[in-house]
This record gives sequence, C-alpha cells and structure tokens, in this order.
Amino acid sequence: MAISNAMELQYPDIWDADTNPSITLDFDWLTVDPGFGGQPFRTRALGGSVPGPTIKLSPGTILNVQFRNLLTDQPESYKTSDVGRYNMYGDADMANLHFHGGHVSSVLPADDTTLVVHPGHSYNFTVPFPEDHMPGLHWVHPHHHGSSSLHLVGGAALALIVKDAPNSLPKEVENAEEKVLVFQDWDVPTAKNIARKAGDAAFASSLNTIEGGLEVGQRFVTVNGMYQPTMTVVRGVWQRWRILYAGWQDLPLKLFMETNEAGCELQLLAKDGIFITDYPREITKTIPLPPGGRADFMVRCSNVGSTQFSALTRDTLTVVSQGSDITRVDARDGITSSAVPEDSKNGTNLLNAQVTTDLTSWQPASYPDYLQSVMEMPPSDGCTCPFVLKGYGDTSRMNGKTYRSGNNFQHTTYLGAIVQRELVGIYEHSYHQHIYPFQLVSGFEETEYFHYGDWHDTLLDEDGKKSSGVTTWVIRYQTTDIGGKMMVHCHNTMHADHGMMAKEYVRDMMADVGGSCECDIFGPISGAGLIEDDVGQVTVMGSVKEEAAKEEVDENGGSTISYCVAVVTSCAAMIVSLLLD
Ligand SMILES: [Cu+2]
Repeated sequence: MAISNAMELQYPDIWDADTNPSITLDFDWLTVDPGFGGQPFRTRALGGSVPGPTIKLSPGTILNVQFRNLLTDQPESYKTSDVGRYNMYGDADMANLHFHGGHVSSVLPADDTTLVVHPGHSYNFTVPFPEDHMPGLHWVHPHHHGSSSLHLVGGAALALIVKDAPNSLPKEVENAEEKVLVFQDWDVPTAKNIARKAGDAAFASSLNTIEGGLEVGQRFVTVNGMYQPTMTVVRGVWQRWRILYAGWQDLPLKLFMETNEAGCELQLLAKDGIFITDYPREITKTIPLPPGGRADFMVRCSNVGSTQFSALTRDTLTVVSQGSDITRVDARDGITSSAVPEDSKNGTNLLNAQVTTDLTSWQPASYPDYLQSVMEMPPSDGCTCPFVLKGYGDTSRMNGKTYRSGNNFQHTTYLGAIVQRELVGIYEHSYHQHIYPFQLVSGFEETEYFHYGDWHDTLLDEDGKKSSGVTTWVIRYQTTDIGGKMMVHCHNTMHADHGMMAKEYVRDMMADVGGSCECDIFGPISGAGLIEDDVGQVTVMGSVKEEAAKEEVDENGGSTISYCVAVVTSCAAMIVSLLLD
C-alpha cells in the first residue's frame, strides 16, 4: 500500500492468533522517530514497533505467546536485591506481559504479573480466552513492578481485540471500516526522571536526543506512534474507531474536537471492551478516557472539511473529510451510494459502508456470566470492602499500605460472590483491576460518558472532585468463574510502581463449601480454595529458568551479543529476589 502523504495516519499490523498457533513477541530496543523533531531515539518496543502489532483472536482461543526479553542487562538498575527499594523504580530491563481487560486466569502460564522475565530469557504464555468472552478491545503491556512506567512511557504496548462473532452486530457496525487508534503519552522530562531514578542509563541517554517540542514542555501525544497525523475519511461514511489510551500518567486522555468543520459525530458503542446497553450514546463533550481505558465509537463526518482533535489539551489528530463523486452499488444491499471511496490507503473495501443510515439502538443478544448485571443484587455478606487510593511518589498508598509481594493479600472473595468495592480517590487516581470488570453502581454524578450500570475495568473521574468534594464510587461485580490472585492498582503506573497496588484473592471455592469474604487482611492467607503453587513464587522461578535463552542474537547487523553472559548474573539476582519474597 502506498502512503502518499507521510503524515497520513497508519495502523498497526494485525496478527491473527486464530490462525497462528504461537505468536512471538520480542521486547527489544528499537529506533523510532514519531516526529517530535530532532534525532530518532531508541526505546523499548514490544513486538517490533510502537505501538506493537494488534493481536486479534476469537472467544474460545488459547492465546500462545512466546515472550522474548531481548533487552540488555543493566545490573545497576536492579531494585529487587534491596528490599528497601521494592516500591521504587528499577529493574529497567525486567518485564512480563499483562493482558489488560482479558477475563483470563492470573495463574501461570497465563496472566500472572508477578512473573519476572529477565533480559535474555523468554517465557511461553498460554492464555485461554473463554468461549463466552465478550468481544472487545483490550491491550497488552509489560507490568513488572518497578519498571511498568519506564516501559509504558517508552511506548511498549499493543492492542488486543477479541473478535465479534459474524453477523452479531448491526449492519452499519459490522460493515464499518475498523480503525484501531492507539494513543500514547510521551512526557520526556518525566521519562528522563524515571529513567534516572531507575538506574536506566541506556534510556536516559537516548531521551536526551529528543530536541523538539520545547514549546509544549516536551510532552507529546502520538496516535499509532505518529505525532500529529492526519486521517483522511470520506464524508458521510460511518467508521468504527477503536480507541486505546495506553497511558501511564495522571490525566484522562481528554479527547476533544477543538474545531469541527467536518461535522464529525461520535456515538459510543463500547467501553473497556464491553458493549454498552444503550448504544448509540452520543458523546459531545471531552472524552475522559482513563490511562489504560478503551472506547469504541461509531464515527461519521458529514461535511467536507477538517476537524481538529486534541488530547491532553494538545493538537493530536486532524481528520480531513473528503467528498467523493464515485458512484457504486453496495455489494451487499444493492443500494446506490454516492460517497464510497476508492480506498487504497488501508487496503480495505468500503463498499458496504452505508452513507445515510442512522444508527439503530442495539445491545448484544446476551452478556456472559461475568457481565450479568449486579445492579439489583446485594453484595454477599462481608464482601463490601474499601479501596482508598492516596498519595503520589513515595507517599503512594492503597488503603494506607504499599505493595508487598508474595503471600500478602488485601481482601479475599470466593467464586460466586457478589463483590462490592468502595473507591476513594478516583478523581485523581485511575483504579484498575485485573480479571473481572466491574459495574458502576452509585456514588457519582452521571455524565454522558459515565452512566450507572456501565462496565469498566479502569476508572478515573477527574470531574468527581469538582462536583461533590470527596466522592466514593461504589462498584460491584460477581466473581463467577476464575479463582486466584487478582491485582488491583492505580493505572498511573508511577503511583503503582511506588506501591499503590494490592492483591485480592478469589478463593477457588463456592459459598456452599465454606467460601467467605474478608476485608483488610494485608497479610498472608491460608486455608481452602487457594490454587496450587499460586501464592508462592516457586513456579515463576522454574518457568523462567526453563526458558532461559541460549542462542546468540545478532543485533543491528553487526555486533553479536551473547545472552548467555547475561543469564548468569540475572539468574543470581532472581534467586535473591525470591528469597526476599
Ligand atoms: Cu494514582
């Protein structure tokens, strides 16, 4: 495909896990030039590009990912050898993968973010997506405690889409061209600070080569790795935008149409990969997508002209809406359309995009068990617990505590429980929980974006403070079917890296055999319903050792680096960290 305009928005490659029995995702240094000005710079990229390729899979697919950490070891960055540094930046080149939004197990070889994959090691993730997984947009990013911020600020992230079943959507959605838009926040001064504190000399020196953007404080927003691109659309044709904010900082994306000459409209279809129940919901105001959040919109621009989108108050994306005098017959419906483009840019066929159709209301024929509404279901006995997110930097706390590894859990639940959480601090901290999305029950002022009954897995309400002072958001969900540990944390990863993170435990047992909830444990748990080898980290050590990379890797077509050398020191450091747990 030929891109005539260098600034025309491009899209991540698509890797289909349904047809690839195993996907290899390399985590490695990559030279990038998003267009900030100055020289290209080196950053840590996941899957060979920033953002990485979009992974697509169907519900019921077992996602096999060989994760290869090809970074270069920097022993001066280790934090795990010093217990006092556990909740600080460090371990710059250690990583793992988190499948954010997936209703998937946190037990290895699946989505266990306590896994540590050292440079020169690989790990084979096997992540079963259940048959009844809700189709939607999720994402993948490294989630090692201490280096999460470092890796996200450098752009290591990719979109993951659970596919819609054929003929399950309204025709105008099914036929719409799909645009994956990955928004990323590049804050160079903050990134330098994090790199310096993490002992990450490699990235700190690379960031020094970014010279442009002084007038915006060297904080940039990219779309699909591009700074201020243009997206050309055809007037009057519905598209499906699938927006991921692969963020790591304090603010919501604040996606907003600064000017709207093209007459674009945005109709909300899904949030955090879950279809809303009142589609189409028109969004006219600033979109408060939290760091880590996703939203699907049906988008149509009715006029010829351009519309300027800003994000984080910066000019971010220009949509240029063009007319078309090409007349073709809609292949599916035999409807003559006057605004169907010759779309050579993305290799897709817009023949089926109906121009004049207004959207009809729709919701999925059914929601899976884990997304059945719990609005009218009272929380199970003892299953209402608080999460207070407070502080920043060294004062980052969750329920007054910093994160502890190993067998230390904040709250426990059990399979089948109706779980309620009372969230404090959500106006300045983005609450995220793994495995189970949650429903918004009460405690906030409804807006066009936040309705009672909506499902999210990441939540930030910057306006909440203004409306009513201290707000306690009440959320609820049912722990239907997946037991084991469950990470909960602030998705300002700078706060999470400093300890604003906790673990819950979902006992793998039902109430009828003694399952019960407990709040505010903040210590070891024992008894029935613990999944074998989950609480300890023995499995982690064995798996990592087993996968230690032994081949030589030729880097940049020149110098050959032997990762066997790195393996010796990193394995030693790993054992030290295990002893500390
Ligand atoms: Cu926070």
